[in-house]
Amino acid sequence: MVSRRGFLTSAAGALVSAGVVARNAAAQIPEAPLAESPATAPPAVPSSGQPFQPVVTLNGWSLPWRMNGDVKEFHLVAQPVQREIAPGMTAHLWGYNGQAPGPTIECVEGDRVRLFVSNELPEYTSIHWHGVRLPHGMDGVTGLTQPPIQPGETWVYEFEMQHAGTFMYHPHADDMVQMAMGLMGSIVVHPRDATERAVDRDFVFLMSAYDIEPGSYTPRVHTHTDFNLWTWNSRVFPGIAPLAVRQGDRVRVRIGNLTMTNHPIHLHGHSFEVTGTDGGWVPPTARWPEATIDVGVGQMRVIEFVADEPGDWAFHCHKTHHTMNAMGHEVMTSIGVDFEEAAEKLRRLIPQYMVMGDRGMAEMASMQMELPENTLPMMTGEGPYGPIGMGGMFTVVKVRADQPPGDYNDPGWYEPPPGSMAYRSES
Ligand SMILES: [Cu+2]
Repeated sequence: MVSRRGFLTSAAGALVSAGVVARNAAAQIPEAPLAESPATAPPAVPSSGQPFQPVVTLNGWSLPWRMNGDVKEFHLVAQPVQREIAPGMTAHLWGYNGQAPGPTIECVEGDRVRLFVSNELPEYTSIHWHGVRLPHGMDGVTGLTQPPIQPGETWVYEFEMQHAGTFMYHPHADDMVQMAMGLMGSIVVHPRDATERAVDRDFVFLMSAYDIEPGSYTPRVHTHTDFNLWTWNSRVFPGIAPLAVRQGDRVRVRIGNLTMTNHPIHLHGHSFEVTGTDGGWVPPTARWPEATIDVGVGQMRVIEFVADEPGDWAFHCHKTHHTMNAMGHEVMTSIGVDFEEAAEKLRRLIPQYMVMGDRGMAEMASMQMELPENTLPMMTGEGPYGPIGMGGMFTVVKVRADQPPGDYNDPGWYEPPPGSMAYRSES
């Protein structure tokens, strides 16, 4: 694996260039590009095949392909990877082509695809193309539709992308372990007519959850629901990229859930509609306005809104413990308990002794405590007015009048016009 890591990286830090896997010398199998960085890659405008308007994968990238005749060929490599969850913490996960989640696969309705899948994991795997309509034998369910892909093997899936839509891929082999380790990726099939359902900005990400003990690197794979890292594309705030948009843009966000619980996703400052699911597009007559949409386990929801209100708008899961990072569960609730007398005595023995949580836990957001190695603060993220006090599934939609079209760079913090901000009463 080490020999494959010499690929060039783009200015954004994400991979774009590709190397050739040595054992593919016969060119029977296409190149397997690797991403070296968790940065958000700029949208990949197609250079071959049908034209389309590319998506932006939050803290991710899209997998380059090769045209072989009129077949679009991709090469996914399932392998152990090191994924930065946020600056200060790296997890040892399983992913595809250098990162977890794997790269987004972008196609056009009607594309014939050939997907090569190489297994560099220590155990067998498979890939299921979730939501994609395809022949039984391409469905990737180990034991049911195919034998497992053993370590060292490469298997080929070949089918037609019959419908435009939002889908995902993940193993159907040792499912609990392989998804708890991060094996997943997004699939976006664009309409044949690029003007159909066109938007100005199109984002995609998957939600995944991990249970990584503070101070360690590898998820506990036998955790069922009690995860301690709630991520978007295996990142937690402030590691999740902001969604930079231009005021007036029609924005689409495609969200998939491969955690083991539902996530009510809430957008501030705007009203959106659900325009699609992993089952297809919602007819305009069947849509209603929402500010929060619950994304159930194994579901995908596509939301769309017009970004008409400039500002930095919170975009997050509304389960409050999902906007927190790793913490023990044995924290005593001590709101209302007066610890000061005991603390006074303790401070005579331990001068730095602090009481925590007797007036709530907000103070923890600004507290600089000594943390174990490779662990993030539980509440984190610094905003223009102080600590934001959130981690996990939280980021910001940054709507700016002067964000250039096609520019996805972070414009910095919003400066509200004078007289438009909440203020402290002087009376
Ligand atoms: Cu959640």
